[in-house]
Amino acid sequence: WEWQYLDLMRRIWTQGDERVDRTGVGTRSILGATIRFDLSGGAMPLLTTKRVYWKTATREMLWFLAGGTNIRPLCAQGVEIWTDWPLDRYRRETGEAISRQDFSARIVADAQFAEEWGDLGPVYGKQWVDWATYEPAGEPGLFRRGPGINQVAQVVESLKASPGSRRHIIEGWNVAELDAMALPPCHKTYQFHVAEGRLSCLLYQRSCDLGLGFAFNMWSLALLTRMMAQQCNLEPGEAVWTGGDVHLYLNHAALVEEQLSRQPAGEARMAILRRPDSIFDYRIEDFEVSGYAPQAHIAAPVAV
Ligand code: THF
Repeated sequence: WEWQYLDLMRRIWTQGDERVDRTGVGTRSILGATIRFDLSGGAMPLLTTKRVYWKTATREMLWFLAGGTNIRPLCAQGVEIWTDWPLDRYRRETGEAISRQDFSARIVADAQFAEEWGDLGPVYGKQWVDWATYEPAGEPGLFRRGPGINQVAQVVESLKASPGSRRHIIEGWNVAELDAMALPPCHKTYQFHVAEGRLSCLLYQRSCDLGLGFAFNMWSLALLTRMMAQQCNLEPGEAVWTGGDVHLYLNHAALVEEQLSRQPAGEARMAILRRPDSIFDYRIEDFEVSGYAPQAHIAAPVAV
């Protein structure tokens, strides 16, 4: 499967449309791509042409499922993949030239500080498990908050009750709340599908940083599918990743060149060591990866 990724990378790097993007870094970009991975037998889509920190991505997924929108629990676990956005805002609004390490340490040490500076707004976690609703509050035109919608719990229920449904969807793109998010969702729509006792999931990702984010996004898609399958007593099927604007940042040239010179080798598997009571009760210790012998990590800067 990894050749699908490397071929896409080569195609975008050589043929993508070059433009200045939101971040100012510049990208080469194409519209529309699909990568498929068969999850049978515990196989997982971990790139072998560079080391992927799957535990970091797993901690992020558990944070989504917990409804998290504040980076504090991530920083407390040494996960810094979301730190740059709050850090950027802090530096802009205070003018203080704090280092990332000091900022992260302060987020962990000081709950009040974290509340003020560590929140990303109503991003994935909020939309997934607590999508806001409104109900009439008596007078015409007056509304109050209704109970939040837990889309993840609803999909678990719908997969069990009506596996053949075409509505098993978790949606992050809450149009009314986009402005309040530090970043509108990239991996915005997950659609589950049951066939012959196997659970598959298609992710539509509107925007994909192929050099950096994709490895995480593909792993997370497969991980969520595995957890959902376990909860619904289904076998893992396929993870189908679909990208909208799929791009390579121009400052990832060294990564692209190095990675395209490497050959994929081996296949990782993942065991889930326990069957938690619900989709919300998984812990990092529940996941065990075997057979993963990647080539060296390739560092690359993240565009904020
Ligand atoms: N913005 C951009 N420009 N790229 C992204 O991949 C991205 N995301 C999330 C939101 N905005 C994005 C954030 N997720 C890394 C991984 C995932 C991220 C952000 C950063 C990252 O730096 N990974 C490094 C090191 C990881 C580590 O140190 O643990 C890597 O080499 O994989 C994609 O959804």
